[in-house]
Amino acid sequence: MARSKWFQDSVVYQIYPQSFQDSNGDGIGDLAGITQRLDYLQKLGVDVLWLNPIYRSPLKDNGYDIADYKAINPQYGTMADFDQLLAETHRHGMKLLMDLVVNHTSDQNAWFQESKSSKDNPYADYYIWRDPVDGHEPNNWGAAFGGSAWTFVPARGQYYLHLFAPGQPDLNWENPDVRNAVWDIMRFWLDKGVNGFRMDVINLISKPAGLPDAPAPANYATVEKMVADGPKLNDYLHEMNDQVLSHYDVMTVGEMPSSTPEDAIQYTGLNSHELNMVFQFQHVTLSPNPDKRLAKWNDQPVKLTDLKQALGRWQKALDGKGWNSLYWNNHDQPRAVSRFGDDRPEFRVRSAKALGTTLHMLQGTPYVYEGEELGMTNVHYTKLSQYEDLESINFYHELVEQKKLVDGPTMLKYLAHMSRDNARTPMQWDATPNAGFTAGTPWFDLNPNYTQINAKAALADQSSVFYYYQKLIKLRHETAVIRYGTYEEVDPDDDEVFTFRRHYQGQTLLVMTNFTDQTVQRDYQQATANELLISNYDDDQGQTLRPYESKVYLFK
Ligand code: TEU
Ligand code: CA
Repeated sequence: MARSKWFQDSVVYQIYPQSFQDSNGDGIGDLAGITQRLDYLQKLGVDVLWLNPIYRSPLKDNGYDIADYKAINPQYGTMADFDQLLAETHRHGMKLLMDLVVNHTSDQNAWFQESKSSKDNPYADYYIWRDPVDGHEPNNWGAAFGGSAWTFVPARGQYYLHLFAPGQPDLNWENPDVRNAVWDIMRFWLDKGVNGFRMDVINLISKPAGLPDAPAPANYATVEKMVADGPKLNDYLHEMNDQVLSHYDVMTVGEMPSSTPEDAIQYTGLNSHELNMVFQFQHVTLSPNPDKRLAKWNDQPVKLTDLKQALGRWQKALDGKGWNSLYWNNHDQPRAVSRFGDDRPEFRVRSAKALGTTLHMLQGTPYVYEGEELGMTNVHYTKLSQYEDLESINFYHELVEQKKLVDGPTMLKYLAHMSRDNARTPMQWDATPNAGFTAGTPWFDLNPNYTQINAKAALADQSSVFYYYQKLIKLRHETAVIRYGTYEEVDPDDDEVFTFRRHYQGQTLLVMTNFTDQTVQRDYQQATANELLISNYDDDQGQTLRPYESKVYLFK
């Protein structure tokens, strides 16, 4: 790969603002709190920070429902706090990405307030309005957080479309005024000096012509497949690039559920002038639950062979043609070590490092979700009342009480394994009350294991997950084969060890990770390697791979 852009050489750290650091004792993380923790992030060695939405919002979906795109939500601070965070981030040698949520707005957004008031106002076509069909919804689409994707508004005698919650009406991208309004918002933040955007469900903005019914079961999963990568998506992304992105030196990542590698190559193709990379969903939507009506809900580990197939497919398809983003978890996914590793105390640290090795040795830009570098775990809730997230709560009611597809105790097990709230418990800084996250009452309870698992303890322990991640990040910065090497799949049917090679300019990496809690033997001629670059055990026993052992060899 001849050219390299900073997005290809970077490691991104994702911050969920309300759960990162509270600075004023109101129990909610805020911008000034993030600024206080920049030294910690600099020490980890990450290059770019991505902030989940911090705009004014009624927070029905934790900020993915924006009421004012140019205002900071007061609970996070002021625009002055933002400007200071941005300046300090830059002073620390890091860049800052904002979350751009423009498939939909909040129903509290002034555009929607106008739009819903009549069929004849300047914003009347900003959203997707349809007449009732035989007194019913215009089609059978189900919404992401349960129920129909349509809500009726008597003042217009029409339904509006919302792929997510009713408080998240979808924008009508066919309307050039909408597109210009989005470009204007993007310029506002870029002119302040932000370094790019993570774009929320950006592949859903172009809806299929005529909005036909979805195949049964018309739940969100089937709707998403129909809507994703719609007919005008490429046109819209090209226009976005012409109008805005090409005028700035920025990094962009489009969140693209349901997209295939072929789709992603169109958007991230090195000459396509659209986006730098996408978040694909294949590896995080592997569901061992055979009942498709339950979609994402399950409580079983995924099969290693499936995981390899999913990640390997993207590695091979995008090599030299596009660029991957690499992630195990984010604010929508359970904690990596609990889902893909082993969070039992005797294996937690080892398996967190093993996951880190596997991901950071792939081709693409790695993303670290806050607390992942500490090996933070799922929270293991047992009662519905402990959850905050609307998706978790709505689906419990819909699947257990309304549709009776699953019993209550089973659904609680599914939530404990898969709920988004697992990722949203506050950051664990130290062992003092509320983990140093807040001096007040936290908006969301901490995971009680913070007394053991926290940043202060990690920083005092040279063998912690933190220092291992620090080393992975440093290795990537220093080693071209880690950044650009071509991926070679090795033994895809091995359901215990994830092995792959990377090749670049005569050098080869061999990456081997034991995904089991047993000792196994594998021989890939590691004895002839020039160097062991990193391992999560203190010594190397050659062909022997101890539980969750992970090692990376360099051949020159
Ligand atoms: O997520 C979109 C998405 O496709 C899923 O991750 C979805 O939120 C859910 O987890 C399905 O099970 C993005 C944001 O990351 C998410 O936080 C928002 O709730 C959603 O869009 C709506 O803006
Ligand atoms: Ca606060």
